[in-house]
Amino acid sequence: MPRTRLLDEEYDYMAVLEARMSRDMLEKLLRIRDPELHRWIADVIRVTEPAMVYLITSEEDFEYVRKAALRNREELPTRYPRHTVHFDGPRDIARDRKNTRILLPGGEKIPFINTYDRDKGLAEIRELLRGIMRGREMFIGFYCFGPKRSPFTLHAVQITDSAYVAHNENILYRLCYDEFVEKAPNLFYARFIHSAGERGENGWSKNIDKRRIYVDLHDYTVYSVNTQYGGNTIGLKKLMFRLCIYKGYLEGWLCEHMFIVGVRGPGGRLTYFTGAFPAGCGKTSTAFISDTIVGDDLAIIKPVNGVPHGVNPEMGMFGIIDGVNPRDDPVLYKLLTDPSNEIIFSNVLLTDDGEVWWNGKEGEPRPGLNYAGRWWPGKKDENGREVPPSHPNARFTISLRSLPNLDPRVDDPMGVPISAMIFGGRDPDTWVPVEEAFDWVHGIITKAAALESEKTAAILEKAGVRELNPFAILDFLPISIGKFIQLHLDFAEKVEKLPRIFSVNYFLRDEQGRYIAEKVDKRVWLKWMELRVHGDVDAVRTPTGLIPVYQDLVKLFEEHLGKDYPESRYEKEFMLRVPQHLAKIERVWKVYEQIPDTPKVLFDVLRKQKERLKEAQSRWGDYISPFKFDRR
Ligand code: SPV
Ligand code: MN
Repeated sequence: MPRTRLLDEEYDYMAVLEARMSRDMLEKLLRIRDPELHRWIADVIRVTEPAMVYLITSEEDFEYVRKAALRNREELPTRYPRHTVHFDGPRDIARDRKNTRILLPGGEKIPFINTYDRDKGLAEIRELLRGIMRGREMFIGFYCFGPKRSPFTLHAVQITDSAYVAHNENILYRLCYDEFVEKAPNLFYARFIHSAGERGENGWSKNIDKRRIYVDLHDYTVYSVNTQYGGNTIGLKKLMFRLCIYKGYLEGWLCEHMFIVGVRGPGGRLTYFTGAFPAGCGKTSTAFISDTIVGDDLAIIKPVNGVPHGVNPEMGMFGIIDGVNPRDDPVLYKLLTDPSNEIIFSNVLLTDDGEVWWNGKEGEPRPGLNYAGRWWPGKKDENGREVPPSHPNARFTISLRSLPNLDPRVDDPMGVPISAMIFGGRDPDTWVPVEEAFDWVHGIITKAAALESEKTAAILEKAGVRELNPFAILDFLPISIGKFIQLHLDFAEKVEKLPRIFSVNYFLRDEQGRYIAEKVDKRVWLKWMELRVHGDVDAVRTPTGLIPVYQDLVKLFEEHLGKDYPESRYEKEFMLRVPQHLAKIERVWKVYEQIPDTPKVLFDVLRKQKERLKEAQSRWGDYISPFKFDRR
């Protein structure tokens, strides 16, 4: 099927390319033998009118892009030559759910998904793009979304007038110009066009009211304008992710909002887990607390000889820096304070003496610049509220190659075997710290599809409100949740060995509202899950799943953290909170009732869970000690 053009008119597109590109750049472009690509780039040039065009085709180009970001003042220098800082501005500091829309022909609607009529959307975006790059340099990069020469991998072309965005992509993805040259015109690729739009004196995008992120689903093309925040702009991150989910849906494989990590067990064996958490719910910290890291945000999962294998399509992290501290996150903290690593910090505090400070960093914040302009201790905003030195959604961009605990198979074109999947959210009162599902279907329904979490600073909405966030993927789904659940149920037919499914909850609070667990306790939950995968420990059967036997946790806490694990804490953490569970089932049920293609089995599984809970309640009451279930 021919790709959608930005311009419908016929013109001498080679003349446009020759006029705007240097000989050297044009030659590089023409080495990719794909006239459709050339004509599309000419369209974009003709519409957006950049002053110059720069092609990113080899790692030698990276330094040019980094310098361009500093020259444009999209990034500011720090005391350390390899560390730079970028600010998005107070109104452009997170993903914009409202203006991120899936374009569908005929104005097709999908419950809970932000869709928009495709023709209308494309007309709007063409208008917004007109002349938007005037006087700017346009960067064009060719990337892989996955390891090189891998059957998992997708390809993408990114066009942007932001050196900051291009700089991020150079760190986060594998450059793949060579595969384009080799395989074109028989290479399928996604296309991304981004413009920061007009930037004000602080460098922030000015026309925030015209911020649009439009996903042309069937054409695998995404448009992003008048914004800079990475989650809205970095094409291969969440924009590609939406396209990847769609492609996986069409072809019967999984593209997930999950980390991939290796956890070591007895005898040094390494077991791979994926983990799905909404942003800001402990995903990156779980990845760092594991033994090896394959990825921290995205996963493509396909069966290989009957076993699900996963690859990380990325090669870097765009992680939350807020709260990262030397005690709880020693590995990450060291990485972020090591001057030899190339790092882009965004929306942290840049002090006047060129130091970077974030909430969690040692020492006191001193005056400097932050996401909202000049900052000094005690600064208040126009509503009289104190402005924090660094934003809760402040982030770092770093290459995985900088990691000391990078998994050796990160570039394996066939990925790593996935033994288990973890689902977790910000849940103050219902889920226990760790629990295994009875089986795949029970896990997909009660852990993945029923995942709820309080909103966090990663989106431009009020934080702290609980919402259903199935598979931690709702923000990125381009298809109905019902279809996405069915895809997972069908996936079971394609593999011989299904991953086990677990839930975790790091955010359980006591009566005083304090978190019960410490950040490092995650390590014990991981080690317990590793043992479960291999059948090395028993579990206690409760109405909602399988939880650890008390004595096993005592051993694991001692072995891995050198800590006691008192019975009273076990009782508190693993207590079955029946009213909360019943209320949760009610909430989840109500949402799925509104989704016509919800698989029927979802209601069956929830109904059975409710019955088990009710039965336990009639025997033991509302709040049931885990020792009641331990009848071994
Ligand atoms: C997330 O919000 O899930 C992230 C960061 O990983 S963003 O790129 O904004 O999506
Ligand atoms: Mn994410």
